Amino acid sequence: MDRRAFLAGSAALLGGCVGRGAEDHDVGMTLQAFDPATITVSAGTEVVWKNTSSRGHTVSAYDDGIPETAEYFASGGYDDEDAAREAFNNSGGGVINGSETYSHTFEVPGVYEYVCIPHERGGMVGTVNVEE
Ligand SMILES: [Cu+2]
Repeated sequence: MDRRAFLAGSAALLGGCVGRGAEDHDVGMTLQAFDPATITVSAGTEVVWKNTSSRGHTVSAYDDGIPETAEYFASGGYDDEDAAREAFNNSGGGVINGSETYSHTFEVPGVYEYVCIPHERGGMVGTVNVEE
């Protein structure tokens, strides 16, 4: 390998490593689970979810599962849990398809609980712990 090719390869590798190790996401979505189901991050961190399966999923916060002063979050950008559920039930709103990503930046420390609406009964729930 000549030196130029080696340097180009190194730069590409470094580019892929910024922030989240070798992965391009923090939480994967398998057939019926968030992986990992619980993560801990510092306030101000952007968390990236990626659907690593072929099944459609949502990331939808529980209204009463997040800190009181925190911004509600849901794939599809809905303002609250009712809106997220209604949109999903009516038209599949908020679905993250295979290989697609969703991200949210957590500013307020605390515990955030969220669910995949179509697989709630299968136990597809997750938690983000945000530390100061
Ligand atoms: Cu799901």
